[in-house]
Amino acid sequence: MSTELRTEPRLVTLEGGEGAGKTTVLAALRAMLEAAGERVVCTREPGGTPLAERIRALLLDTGHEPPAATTELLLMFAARAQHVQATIAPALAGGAWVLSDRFTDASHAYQGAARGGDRGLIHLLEQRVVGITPGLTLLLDVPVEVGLARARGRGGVDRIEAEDAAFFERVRAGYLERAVAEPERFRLVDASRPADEVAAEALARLSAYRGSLA
Ligand code: T5A
Repeated sequence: MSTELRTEPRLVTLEGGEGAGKTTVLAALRAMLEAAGERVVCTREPGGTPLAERIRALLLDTGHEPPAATTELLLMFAARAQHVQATIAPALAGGAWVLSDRFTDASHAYQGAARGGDRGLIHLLEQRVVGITPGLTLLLDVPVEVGLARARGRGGVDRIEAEDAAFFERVRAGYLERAVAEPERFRLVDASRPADEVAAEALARLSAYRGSLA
């Protein structure tokens, strides 16, 4: 399918499976950009606006019947539509960098590769509802059992974290497939190493990318 997405150079996304360490790395990237005098908006998906955070709560809650696969997909994109319109687009228009903990690649990996959803529909929604793609995506890659141990070690397992290991193997494969397909946008980071080493590589990747924009 041909792409009609607009690349936003200052939109940087972090992706990866459960417990890859995205939240930890995001804080380091923010500190680096702010020290360089940049304005930075940190955000996450699903979420990033009050309404989208309410959709997130619905998606991750185990207290009601599980959503059908298509319901899950459409709720992810409903939250994303709000996120782009209310948070990301205004921040980019104002000259800020936007660092997002997950974005559309997550729907390709989770709802597409892992859940077996309609990939054509996901591409269509990306083009018609989202319309933009990041300039840089850092894919924090970690073996499934390592990431799950980290995520579950924090206690409190949400609805998606409760999926089995085979689901997360498909998530991982889905992300790696996307990284191979778009090597100019993706940077693969081995996130199985200690947190300070992972953060250092992510910082180096962002620094080189920022330098390439100048
Ligand atoms: N989802 C999301 C979809 O299905 N489709 C979509 O389109 C989107 C946008 C989001 C869920 O929604 C799904 C994916 C998710 O299942 P979430 O709670 O935000 O829910 O889930 P995650 O994004 O996976 O968040 P996690 O907190 O689980 O992972 P992080 O942010 O990657 O990991 P982080 O930094 O919080 O670290 C986890 C733990 O590991 C430790 C940290 O201290 C922390 O305790 N840690 C390390 N330990 C050792 N070595 C390292 N290198 C470490 N890095 C972090």
